[in-house]
Amino acid sequence: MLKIGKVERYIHERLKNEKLHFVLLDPDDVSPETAGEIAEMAGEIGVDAIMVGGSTGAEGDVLDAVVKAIKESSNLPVILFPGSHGGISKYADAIFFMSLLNSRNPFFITGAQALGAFQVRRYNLEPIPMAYLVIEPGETVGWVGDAKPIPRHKPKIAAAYALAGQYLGMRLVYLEAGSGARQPVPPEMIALVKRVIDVPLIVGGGIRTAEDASKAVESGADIVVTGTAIEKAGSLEKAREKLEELNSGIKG
Ligand code: 1GP
Repeated sequence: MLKIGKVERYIHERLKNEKLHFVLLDPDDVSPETAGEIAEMAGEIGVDAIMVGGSTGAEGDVLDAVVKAIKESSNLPVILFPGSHGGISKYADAIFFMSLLNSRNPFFITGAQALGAFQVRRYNLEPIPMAYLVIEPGETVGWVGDAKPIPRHKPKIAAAYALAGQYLGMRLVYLEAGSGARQPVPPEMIALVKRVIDVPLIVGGGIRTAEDASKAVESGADIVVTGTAIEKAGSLEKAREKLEELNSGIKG
């Protein structure tokens, strides 16, 4: 019998009361020490989970060291956000078992998933099935994932893919503008996708200010992901300020 795991239950429980803030740390951009420090601050500030992953180089020892450092310094759930089957670490709590539905390359739709499936099972990682949609500009993940990025002015295409993802059994939908995107996913697109799906909606890419974050939430995002704005804040003190700012934009 298929069971819903602990982290997914935690997400649903929290969503009953508020919108959620997940912080993404890319092992290619942050050292284990900094990742641990950011995760600790994130826990104190009221962030809900830490995601770990990236499109380039977030694998092997580097990935393990970052996940371990986060686990040692915070109680927040650590969810893997893999660029491929290389992005698996046995030290995490769960993994977004994601399919880049609008990729042109089947490797990113089902191939990497098949190559990683037994490892997820062996490590007893909790898989959370997720439809992953890359929206223009798509940035690195769009290029690496061979996506056909959904045009920003075509919310209906995003909604069609999102609904298809739900009908395929995926229990989360993620609208991704790409890490470091100059503009986040447009509010009209978030709103239309939210209107047609029943599963929680995650939005990320290019969210840098409290205003960006609250706009995403007001449009219908259930979970907002922030990464670059915190990683590139410049110092730990500035990272804390940024975390507080973004968290207040999400939690209201
Ligand atoms: C990227 O959606 C995430 O996969 C976060 O994007 O780094 O732009 O915050 P940023």
